[in-house]
Amino acid sequence: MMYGLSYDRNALRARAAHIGVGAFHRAHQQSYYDDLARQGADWGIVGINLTAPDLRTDHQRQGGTYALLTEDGEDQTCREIGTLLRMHDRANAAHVEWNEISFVTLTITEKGYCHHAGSSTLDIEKVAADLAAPETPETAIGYLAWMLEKRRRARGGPITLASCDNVADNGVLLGSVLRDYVERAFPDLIVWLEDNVAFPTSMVDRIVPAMSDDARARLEAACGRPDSIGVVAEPFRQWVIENRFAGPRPELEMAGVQIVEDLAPYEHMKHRLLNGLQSAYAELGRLCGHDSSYGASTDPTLALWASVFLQDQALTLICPDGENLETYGHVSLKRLQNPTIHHPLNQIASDASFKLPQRIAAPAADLLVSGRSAEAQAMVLASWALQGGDRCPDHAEVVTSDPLGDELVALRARSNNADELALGLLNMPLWPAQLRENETFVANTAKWIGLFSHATAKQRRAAIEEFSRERLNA
Ligand code: NAI
Ligand code: CS2
Repeated sequence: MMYGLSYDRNALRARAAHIGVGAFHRAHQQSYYDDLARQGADWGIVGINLTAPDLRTDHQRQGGTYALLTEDGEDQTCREIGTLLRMHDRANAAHVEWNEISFVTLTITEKGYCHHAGSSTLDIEKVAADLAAPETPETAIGYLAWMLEKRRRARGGPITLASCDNVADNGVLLGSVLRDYVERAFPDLIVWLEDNVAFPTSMVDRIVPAMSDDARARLEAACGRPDSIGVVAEPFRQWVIENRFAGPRPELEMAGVQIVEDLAPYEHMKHRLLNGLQSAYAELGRLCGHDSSYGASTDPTLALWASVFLQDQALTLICPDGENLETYGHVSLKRLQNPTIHHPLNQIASDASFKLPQRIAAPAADLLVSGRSAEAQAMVLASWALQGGDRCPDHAEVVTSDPLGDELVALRARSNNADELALGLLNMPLWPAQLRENETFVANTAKWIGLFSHATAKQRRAAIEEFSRERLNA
């Protein structure tokens, strides 16, 4: 593909919107929309950012297009993306022209849904300010509710709101928190919402680390111009979406998007194998002295451990049509070993309290219910117990953050020993009850907290190696 656009941006219409135009959206959904535009479709996307970073000025300054560089150490492809028609930042998000928009995607991060971690329930405290002034909302949930209320009043048409964040049952979660909010803020809207809004669940996949100076330099060398909103990603991409739409939608399948009746097997496969491995490496890897997923995934000890972990996680899955779980696990590991994708472990470890429930704890519960060992999962939770909430920068100054970080730091401070810390951790409401009710799981969590604390990285690796060898030889 030659760098440059093969379509006229002026012929695109603002028919779709995306909330949360972060690095991921620019590298993933936009690449599909751009494929469709290259095939003659007229779907242009309005970008909306309700929190920093503001992109509007940069987007305008470079004429509305940006570069997407994909690379894997052997091949490099740079393409110009032109389907992000315009950008609205917080200051002008109220001025989006919604009339023609009937398909909205969201990547607002796991914690953007204002829910209680590990559940689909709206956390009222997080939307209290919006409930007090619903026509000047701050949160994404408040914003969507006000946008829908204005649409109803204007007799607008049906619309699809598709969450694309890595949260469990993302469509169900979005529908649940939005309904709860709407019932409180705009009770007259609820019937209209039930009749006119669809919340498909979707699984999206492409590893897109936060941009580093090094990545930006490679991007600019490849596209031949300065580009402050361009992104670098791996070549792999996947988008599977539940067949549940309201109103017109882009013909996503023409760009390779899979539209399925039952999304759960795809979502679980991705959350538990690829994302599970990333989060496991973020926790164990940092304890072993690594700061990128490349470093952790090419560490032979952690690669050995991954073979146990992936095998166990796969036991909890139903294989989706057209997939092979063993191959998927193998490919996941290879993707992390991409030498150009130095995904900071501190970035992956951020918001762990909103990631570990679906990536580690849910499969652990499934393993325990079927009478199997969940010790590898206990090792990950033990690692989080020891370092979650830390704000130590890595060598690139990436720092973790987590809404429950302070709670965990306080728990560590008041725990006198590994048993107390394990119990305190597993009593946090974000985990399924099966974990705290299983004596072996509690004991294993305490055991690994004990083995990992006050140990050197070398001692931790030796313990991980011994565990992995024993499991593989069993
Ligand atoms: P990013 O840091 O580049 O961008 C984050 C985006 O989320 C920004 O547009 C920001 O405005 C928005 N945001 C953050 N907090 C928000 C809040 N409380 N309310 C509303 N909007 C908020 O991150 P990136 O890479 O774009 O990832 C965003 C999300 O996309 C992830 O959390 C994940 O759920 C999903 N995702 C990311 C992948 C990746 O490899 N980066 C891959 C698959 C999914
Ligand atoms: C990562 C994901 O930061 C994280 O939590 O695990 O963003 C991951 O890179 C994507 O889900 C890959 O599709």
